[in-house]
Amino acid sequence: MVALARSRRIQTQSDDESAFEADVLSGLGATPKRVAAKYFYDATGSLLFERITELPEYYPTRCEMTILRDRAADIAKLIPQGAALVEFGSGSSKKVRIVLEAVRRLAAYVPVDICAEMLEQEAVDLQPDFPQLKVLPVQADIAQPFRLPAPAMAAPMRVGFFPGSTIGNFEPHEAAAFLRNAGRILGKGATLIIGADLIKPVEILNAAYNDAAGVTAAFNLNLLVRINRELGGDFKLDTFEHHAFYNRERHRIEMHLASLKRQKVKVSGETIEFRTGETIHTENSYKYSIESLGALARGAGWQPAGVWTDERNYFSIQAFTLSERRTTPQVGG
Ligand code: AVJ
Repeated sequence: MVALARSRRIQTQSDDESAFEADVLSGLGATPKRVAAKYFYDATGSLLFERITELPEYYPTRCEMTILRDRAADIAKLIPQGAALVEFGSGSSKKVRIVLEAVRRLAAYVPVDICAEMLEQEAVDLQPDFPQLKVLPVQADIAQPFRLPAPAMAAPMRVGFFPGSTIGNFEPHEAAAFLRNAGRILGKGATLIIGADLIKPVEILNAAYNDAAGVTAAFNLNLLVRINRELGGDFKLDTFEHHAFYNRERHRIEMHLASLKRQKVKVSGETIEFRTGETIHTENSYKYSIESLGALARGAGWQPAGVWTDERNYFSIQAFTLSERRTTPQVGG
């Protein structure tokens, strides 16, 4: 657990414990077996992910940071004074700091993340460096509708920031649903700035998810540690192995946990059987082109408003503005 330096009220909106149990049981009961990637991020998983971002093979974070630093002034032009900045899946505040340093006074900064410990810690770390800034964390699943705090609603406009290629964790249809949901949450006149990993040679992709130090393997296996702890599971960690590979047809990295033998595992009192080599599919990390993400966003009601990449074209930051005409009728607020 991350030690909390100071207690701060965080807006929470989901019944996570029982959702985790229900999702794990239904995912492990399905064929093929799967668990959603969002469940990697307990306190340990969030810290392991921070370590991944520092690995020599894991290029996305460094590329994105470079683009943000080099293009901060251009990106800041999309965030007018008085706007509220809403960060989806905020995690560490490293990236938003670059943006916050480049923009003029904001109505509020609203980090939204599934991990309450992470949100709390980042708010505590950020506040002293931006004493004027209203930091209003919201604990929520970014794929679901959630409410923004009142000062963010009162701002003349809201800008969404969705860095880290987290959008790659969604199936394309879910990414489209996320983009529509973000449009509804941010409202009329909104801008959305997305960091997306780009399609590139397979060797580079495979290396990024199979690091020599084994941190990605530990991150993947931590899901079983979490299930054991929170759901009374009895997974034996040395009987499962980390598998990660690029699926060219679907433009995605897949991560799996493969059972090294035929075995039975108990989770929440239920017995789950594994064949030798059978896997739990734990993550997809979709890779986009500028065009493919643009097309997805357009279909969800957003117009392209800017693209920045690093010199090797490994990673992209893409901006969109909400179209005046909605592609789907708005239901309820
Ligand atoms: C946080 C979803 C962007 O897909 O690269 C890193 C997660 N998984 N290594 C990614 C991850 C394994 C990461 N995202």
